[in-house]
Amino acid sequence: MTGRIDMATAGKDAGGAPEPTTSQSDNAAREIVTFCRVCHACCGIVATVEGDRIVKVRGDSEHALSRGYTCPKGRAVPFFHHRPDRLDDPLMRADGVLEVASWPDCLDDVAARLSAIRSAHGTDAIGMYQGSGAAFDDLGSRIGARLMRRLGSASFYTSLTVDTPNKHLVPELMAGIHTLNPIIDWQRCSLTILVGVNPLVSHGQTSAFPDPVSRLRSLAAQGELWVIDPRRTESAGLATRHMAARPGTDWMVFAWLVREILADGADRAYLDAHTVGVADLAEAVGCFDLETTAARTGVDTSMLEDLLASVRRHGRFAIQTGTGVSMAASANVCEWLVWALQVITQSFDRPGGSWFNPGYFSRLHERTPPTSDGAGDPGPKSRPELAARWGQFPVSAMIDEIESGNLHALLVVGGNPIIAVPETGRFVKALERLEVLVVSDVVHTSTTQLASHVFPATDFAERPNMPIGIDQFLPAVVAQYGRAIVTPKHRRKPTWWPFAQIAQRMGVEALPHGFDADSATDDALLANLATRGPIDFDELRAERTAVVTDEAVFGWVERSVLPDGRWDLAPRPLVEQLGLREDPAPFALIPRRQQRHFNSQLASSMGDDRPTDVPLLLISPDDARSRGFVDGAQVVVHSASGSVECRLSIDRGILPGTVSLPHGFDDNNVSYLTSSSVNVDPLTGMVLQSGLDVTIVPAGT
Ligand SMILES: Nc1nc2c(c(=O)[nH]1)N[C@H]1C(S)=C(S)[C@@H](COP(=O)(O)OP(=O)(O)OC[C@H]3O[C@@H](n4cnc5c(=O)[nH]c(N)nc54)[C@H](O)[C@@H]3O)O[C@H]1N2
Ligand SMILES: Nc1nc2c(c(=O)[nH]1)N[C@H]1C(S)=C(S)[C@@H](COP(=O)(O)OP(=O)(O)OC[C@H]3O[C@@H](n4cnc5c(=O)[nH]c(N)nc54)[C@H](O)[C@@H]3O)O[C@H]1N2
Ligand code: SF4
Ligand SMILES: [Mo]
Repeated sequence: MTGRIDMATAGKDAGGAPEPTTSQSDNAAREIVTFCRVCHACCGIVATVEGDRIVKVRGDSEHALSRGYTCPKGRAVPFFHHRPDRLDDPLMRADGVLEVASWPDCLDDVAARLSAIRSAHGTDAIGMYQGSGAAFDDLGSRIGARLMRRLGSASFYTSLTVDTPNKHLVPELMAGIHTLNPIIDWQRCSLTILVGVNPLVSHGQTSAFPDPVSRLRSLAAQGELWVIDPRRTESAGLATRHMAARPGTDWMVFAWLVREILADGADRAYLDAHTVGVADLAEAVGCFDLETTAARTGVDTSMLEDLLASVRRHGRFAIQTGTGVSMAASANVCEWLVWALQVITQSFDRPGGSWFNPGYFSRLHERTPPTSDGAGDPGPKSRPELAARWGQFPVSAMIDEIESGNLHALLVVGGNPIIAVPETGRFVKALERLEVLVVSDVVHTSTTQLASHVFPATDFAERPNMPIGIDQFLPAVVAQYGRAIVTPKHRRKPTWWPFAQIAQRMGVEALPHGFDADSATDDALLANLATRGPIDFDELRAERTAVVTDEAVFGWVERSVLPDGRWDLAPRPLVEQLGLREDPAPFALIPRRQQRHFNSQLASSMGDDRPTDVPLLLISPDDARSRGFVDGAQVVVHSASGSVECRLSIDRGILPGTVSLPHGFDDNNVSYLTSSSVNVDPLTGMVLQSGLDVTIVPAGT
């Protein structure tokens, strides 16, 4: 189905980077229609611009997916764009101080230093870390990554390995391809189960929920909406049922459900024709009976039975997982069992369950994607026990790689690793040892403070983009050209530009064939990428906003992706991990997102007079009482790796034995508590960030 949106008047002429606004008439307010790129929801927005100032952002009611919705972060774009700590000029460290430099001097210096490092230590001594800022800047992330590939460096890291490696590993092992992302069949799904994901605040983890309140309400109205979370979240408030399983035990709920459905309810003919490993799966989950599952998860038997009854009644259903699953020690096993349940009930790839977004640009449904067995490639030298996967090393190896002298230069693209990477204390010392630390960002961050070179990037308001790398995350097959709202100011350059320039200086080519670093433009590079999609770039650019080409696409995974058309229900590495599962921590720290900041972005201010998010440690009334804590007490949380001080908030909605602290803050940085070596997942290198064993003491003791 094609739901093309009519051209409208607002923003019709505002394609690409607008011309500088200097004349009197340009100072009249005008509206630019584009989409927000703070998060993966890609909400349609209408920005009001006066002269060169963005004065307001509101939701675009004509946007097919967000339908007028915006969140506070999207509406804070005027503040973010004009904030005083924006980076305006390239910076270079001289005598220990970051000083303004010219682009040519800065780029020449970086290229010369990287060349010297390459000659002395080899190309793997030059590393790159891409964070979430890169995920929403397709040209920056692609051309940055291409620089690394062309240099021949294996030292490529992204926030994927502190976030969701289980969501690549499980499809790879079960379907032979790592890029399968299940999307709820929004129109038809009558039972939805959210596990460790809070879309009302986060807008989903890998599957985007633009306009989440309406979406969750519709899902509940269509039948049942279950939330499994140790905390009664904002999303749980809209659910028909909330199950508070102990952190890190969800996988047992799914092991039990799989066991019951295999025993009674699975279509044997389908399993025989479309799966392998059913007997091994049955054996792996065989010991999870109702009583065992209830005892270990802390969930009443009656609630477990209700969930099983719902699964049987609806037949097909959709399950979405989030960081509550992917950051736990059981990340891979839980995701596997969640997928196995959906496979054996034929909920995947069929109406009423989940479909897999092939991506408007990725177009996986129209080609036979290359398959892989999930074995991984050799990992970093200092951590040979970890594998490289999907062209990257796990972030948990980065500290050791620097300390052991393997990594001499790090290029940070749209990330704030000091906040995001584990063991902050040790990591900061490691970063200080680097010969070159280039940071490309739009604002000053704690990581730019340590940089040898800082590249000021155009923010999303200053550049066009299309959601290319995240097209499989969207709730429909959709293309949209997001035009720039204003012209770049000062000496800001698109994120890709300095990396293309460095490549040129180092004798490699980071731009696609036929492009030159001095003359290429954002639009020309996007046009080149747009050839992958069915709609001509100029046509797309002329569209007022998003173009939905398909609401959902079913059947393509079974038809053209699965080896012999069969899911592997019992991949050996996952069966082995299940056998090793230990009981979770007795007093467990879990993560959560907050509405008014995005990781470290906007954590300190949103520029309005409303209070900013505060990193409150949520604790249950029982746990507070037994430890003698009152609401608002200042406490110190200790883990095996470090400690962090924060304020405590008594919360009736959190399960006893569990405390919740958000990340993203310079002070109270929760990454002091995480470790790059203890409890690191042996298959993916994922850092344990949910279910950490902690103790809490009053501050000052
Ligand atoms: N302990 C603990 N650690 C965690 C987490 C947790 O829950 N607990 N969460 C993890 C998760 S889910 C993630 S994704 C990572 C996040 O890790 P990072 O991605 O490293 O952290 P962010 O704070 O999102 O950094 C994004 C940066 O990109 C910049 N930026 C924004 N737009 C642009 C642009 O257009 N160009 C450029 N060049 N830069 C731009 C922003 O200013 C910001 O500094 O952290 C992880 N770390
Ligand atoms: N406003 C805002 N939105 C964001 C971000 C942000 O910082 N702010 N960050 C973005 C990023 S990078 C990401 S990756 C996504 C993440 O998106 P989500 O995964 O939805 O992140 P959270 O909102 O933290 O929800 C995770 C939930 O898991 C629960 N949980 C913790 N441990 C367990 C467990 O063991 N089992 C179960 N069942 N639940 C558990 C927590 O209580 C929490 O409610 O959000 C994105 N969106
Ligand atoms: S949910 Fe908020 S931050 Fe994300 S795209 Fe929409 S408006 Fe922007
Ligand atoms: Mo993330």
